[in-house]
Amino acid sequence: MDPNDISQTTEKYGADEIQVLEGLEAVRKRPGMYIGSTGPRGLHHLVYEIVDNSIDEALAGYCSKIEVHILPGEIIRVIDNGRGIPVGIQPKLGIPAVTVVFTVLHAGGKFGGGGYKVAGGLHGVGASVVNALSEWTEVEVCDGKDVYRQRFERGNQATELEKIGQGETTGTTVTFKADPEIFTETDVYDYEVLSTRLREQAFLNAGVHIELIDERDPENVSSEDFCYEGGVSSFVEYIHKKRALDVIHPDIIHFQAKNDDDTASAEIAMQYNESYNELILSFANNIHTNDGGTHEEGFKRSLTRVMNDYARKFNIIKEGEKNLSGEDVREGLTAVISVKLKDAQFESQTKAKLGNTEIRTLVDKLVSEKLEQYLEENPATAKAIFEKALMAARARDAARKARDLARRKTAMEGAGLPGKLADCQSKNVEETEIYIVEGDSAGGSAKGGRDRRFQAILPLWGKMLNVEKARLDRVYGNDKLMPVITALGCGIGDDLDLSKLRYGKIIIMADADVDGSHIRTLMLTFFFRFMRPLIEEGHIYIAQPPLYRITKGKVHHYAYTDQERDQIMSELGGKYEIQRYKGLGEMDAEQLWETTMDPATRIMLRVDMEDAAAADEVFTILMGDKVEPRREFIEKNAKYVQNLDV
Ligand code: TTJ
Repeated sequence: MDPNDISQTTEKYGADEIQVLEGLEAVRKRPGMYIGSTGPRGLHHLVYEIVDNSIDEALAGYCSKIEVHILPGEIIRVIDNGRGIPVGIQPKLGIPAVTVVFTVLHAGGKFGGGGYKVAGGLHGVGASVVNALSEWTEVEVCDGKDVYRQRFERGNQATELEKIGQGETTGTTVTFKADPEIFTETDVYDYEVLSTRLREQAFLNAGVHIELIDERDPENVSSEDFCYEGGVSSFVEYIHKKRALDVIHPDIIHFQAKNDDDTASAEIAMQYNESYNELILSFANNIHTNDGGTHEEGFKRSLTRVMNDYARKFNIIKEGEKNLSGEDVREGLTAVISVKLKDAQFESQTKAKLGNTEIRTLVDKLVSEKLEQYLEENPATAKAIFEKALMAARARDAARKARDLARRKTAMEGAGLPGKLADCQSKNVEETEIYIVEGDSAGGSAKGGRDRRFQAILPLWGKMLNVEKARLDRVYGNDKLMPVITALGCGIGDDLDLSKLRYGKIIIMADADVDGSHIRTLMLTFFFRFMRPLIEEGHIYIAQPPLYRITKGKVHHYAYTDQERDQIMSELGGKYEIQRYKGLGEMDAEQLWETTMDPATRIMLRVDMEDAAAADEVFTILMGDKVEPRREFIEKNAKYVQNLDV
């Protein structure tokens, strides 16, 4: 910003205002400090900062409806039906309170309002930051009598607060255009990103209507109105529906409490599903605490304790038997924890972790008092949950034994490589490769075709996999995955040691059909969940066998895509023969080497984290029991699914 701006405004507003403008100047100089980044995340964050103000008004009980419009030209307009930002003169600064809100850093929430203020937003800095980072901002307030308007440009006041008319409603409308000088990467809003976040906020603030209206294309306006009377319970229900997870008890368990002096509240909704994964989403002051914190700790601690106390009391666990572990009682659990408190302390810059210790006690007490009572009053639900937890405990015990056995065996037998592995001669991971190959016949061709100096082959099971379901978490003792683990030699999970990895490149080689894609998805999900560093360090590849062989005379041409096939066919003119490979097994050793394994000519895809995370999601949905969500998912993700050929 031009420093002249400051000197000009100095005369106009007096000493206090210098600080004001210096404050916003700092925001423009280092936007990342206030909104995290100037990329797409930061851009969307502007919207959240404004909407959070309306949500605060809703929490105070004065606002029932919030509209978020995306207007043509990537302009955002937020409208609420709250009391309207006060327009009266703020005594300390001698300017209207609404002007203070938009021009003074950290001014948000310092005025008016009773009860406790729930500061929203990633960095809790509010409207002045949005103003500073916007090309222009306009605020309109109606107080039930008069309508006022003020305009700002790059944080500077462009007009005084003016009375522009009369109206009987109350509310606040803020319109802004993110400054392209700041958001150099993109100024385009992603509907799905905003929709996900606004839906989440609607879950966390039960009963509030939050509507998103995309009017960028006037011919094709899309909108959604989020309102969930059930709050966090609706959130749990939504997650189960969206992920196509079957629940093991029909009711969603819900608790709520406040502390004695009303400075903090906690709300929890939980339900168990048939999967083996736990999903705990926690929020503090409507901010998603990705790294958990005291609210999550309190929840987990008391859940484990209450479950064990209850199980002892009713002889579900007998004398001499071990307690259920935390993991046992959380297997298949989806829980949403939402706390609201006066002075939220967040650990780390990103506010991903809640630090207030009194919240641990509050949540612990809430679950302790209410869960036991709930279980006693709902015996059918209690029965389903304990059956699940006991199964988990048994499976974990069996897995532990299998793991110990596997470890002991490894220690005794030295390398203890799987019998089916055709190892390579080199021990230098700079050059070694392992092909994980679907099916015995393809494995045979691969063994015949490879360069045994540096290429190892590990054939996997033949036809597979639906039986496998989502029980991927029991990898130890799993006869499909154990050979992979032992061949790679680096361990999994907490035991993973990359320095022990035996091959620099791990190449998944499977047919280009549905079964092959299942295996790819399974393997990627496995690596994603248990050997993630292998993906992060770029060790995982997917081989690309050809789809067609086109033969003219004695010359073979290979095509890896339909387009390539068409191109070759047109180049060859007539008189060729075309063969579609249905599986790797149709290629002999030499062909497989030539087309898929020879480092000089082969094509391989290196798997990145995004691919693997996507596979994990595909896996979860595709391996689930329900047909309808699966079809929906495949339709919705047709593009992606095609890429993975699922
Ligand atoms: C504060 O206490 C007195 C009555 O009004 C309260 C208030 O400021 N309410 C309020 C602010 N409602 N809506 C807002 C608001 C809405 C948007 C879209 C943007 C901003 C910065 C504030």
